[in-house]
Amino acid sequence: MFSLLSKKGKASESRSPTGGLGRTYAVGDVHGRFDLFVGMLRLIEDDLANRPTDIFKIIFLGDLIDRGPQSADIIELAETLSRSTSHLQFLKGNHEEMFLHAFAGDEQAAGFFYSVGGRETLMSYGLDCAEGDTMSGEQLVAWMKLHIPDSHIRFISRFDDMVQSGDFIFVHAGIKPHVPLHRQALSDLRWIRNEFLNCETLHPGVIVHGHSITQEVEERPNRIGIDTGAYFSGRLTGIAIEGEDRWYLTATNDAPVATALAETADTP
Ligand SMILES: [Mn+2]
Repeated sequence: MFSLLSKKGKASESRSPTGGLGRTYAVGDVHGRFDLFVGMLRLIEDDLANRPTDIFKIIFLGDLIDRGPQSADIIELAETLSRSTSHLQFLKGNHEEMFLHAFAGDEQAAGFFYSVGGRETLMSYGLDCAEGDTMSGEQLVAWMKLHIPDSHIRFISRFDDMVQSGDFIFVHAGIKPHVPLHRQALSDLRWIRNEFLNCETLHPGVIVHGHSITQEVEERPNRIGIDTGAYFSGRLTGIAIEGEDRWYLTATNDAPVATALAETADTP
């Protein structure tokens, strides 16, 4: 599986793909949809076969976990693939942030995490949901420490905050307008919404982001939003950028899980 990804070794290291030298793929919020995660990797492999290049990077924009049913499988595969290729890069979303805080022992964070889709993540690690629903924050933390592999925690802890490549800046949620990139707060990179979404001023680069769901890709002069709500829409969107060209990839699967989860769309 994913032979192209694992074969091509270190070619992209120390090069800047969107600086005219190669290609950057960025993928929006996966949110527990292992089917779409695998589907997107296959689409990217096909794309690479159709338009070959050795210089490419695949950036997942964060929120791999929560809400959808198979977060544990996603982390396991992502970690496995990352060991054999340098082409993959992952950003921390607000959901990875909550997950790590909960695991680190923040009981209040654990309760909040559970209520905004962490419940499904813990179920993917084997938690019985009826049992989980009665647990206190303290009990959730204890359960997580017993059942979530250290390797998964170490892997997620190493996710990046921001990637700048050529004229583009890749982040989970956005940036705070008028603040230099090196002074951005992590809370803004992972959580910001309206102040960034409504801003029409040009930033130091075109911001490619997820986090805020739109039905279709949102292309503005200063930003490109690619979170098409995979966990309930069944559509996971990726963008490919190479020089002046850009094109989109969409992994789709209308599984019945879609409608059952739609009601949580507006929570963090
Ligand atoms: Mn998010």
